[in-house]
Amino acid sequence: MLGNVCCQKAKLWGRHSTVLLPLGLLAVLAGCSPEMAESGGVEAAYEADAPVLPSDVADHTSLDADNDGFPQDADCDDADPHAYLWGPSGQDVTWTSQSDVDAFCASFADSCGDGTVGRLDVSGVAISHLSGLRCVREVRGALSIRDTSVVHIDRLSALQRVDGHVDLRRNAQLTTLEGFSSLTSIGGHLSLDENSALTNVDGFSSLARVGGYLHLDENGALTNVDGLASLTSVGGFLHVDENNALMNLDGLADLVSVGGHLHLAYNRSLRDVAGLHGLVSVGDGLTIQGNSNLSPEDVETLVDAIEAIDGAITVQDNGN
Ligand SMILES: [Ca+2]
Ligand SMILES: [Ca+2]
Repeated sequence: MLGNVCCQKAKLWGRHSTVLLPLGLLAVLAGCSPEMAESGGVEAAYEADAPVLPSDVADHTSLDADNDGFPQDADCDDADPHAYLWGPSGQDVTWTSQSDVDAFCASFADSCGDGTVGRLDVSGVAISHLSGLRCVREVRGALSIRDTSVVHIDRLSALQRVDGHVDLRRNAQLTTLEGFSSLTSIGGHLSLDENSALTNVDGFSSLARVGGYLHLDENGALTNVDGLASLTSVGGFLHVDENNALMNLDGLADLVSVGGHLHLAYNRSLRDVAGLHGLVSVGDGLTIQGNSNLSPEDVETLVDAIEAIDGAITVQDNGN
């Protein structure tokens, strides 16, 4: 039954569109190759309900009657500017089972929406992958993924924006975050805590702004933060604590402002903080403490490099 999803989506496109297109083209618009649509199979089913995003429809030349950026032949409702792809429209989502995750996007096969969810909360070791989330473009509330057995977050590539917090916590097997590669802005805080297998944060390569605080705490395998190279501002505090494999902060080289407290503490392998030399302002003091391999000279150089630190400066117990 799943093997026919591409063909089913092709039919849905045809039914809702005012322009009837050949089945093969409809299948392509629905995210399937014509071959996949004809052959069916697991791969075809997997791709079938991927949403059509603006980048996917840039080459379409038909009219855009509702002026939502989705031309008529790629808009599931060209009379409603708030509906343009097969997906959710603002629902809060709480999942603790894999079957619920898997069924989510597929459940919108006949529902024209805008790809948004409200709060999105995924928890529990029963959840091992998040491919069912690939139709989500935007989270208007908080996005929380915690205590799962997810290894790769690699199917959130449609996600462009989270208005609330992003909280990734105690996912013991989590190793990659590539699914966040389209995410440019987090309105609330970003917490990456106690993800013991996470070695990098490369998935956040497009992230330019964190509105709240940024908290990196007890990620024991994290060796670098190079994935944060696009980040220029953190609205709240910046805490980097007890990441025992973290060698340097080079990935924060473009960071200009920290609205709250800057706290670097007990990162046992941290040897180089030159990545923070570009900081122009720290809004609520600074603590650099207990980083046993960070030389006092390098700490002093960092404090001198930051143009403005508003608040108390505490530096102690660094170096051997
Ligand atoms: Ca349209
Ligand atoms: Ca529309």
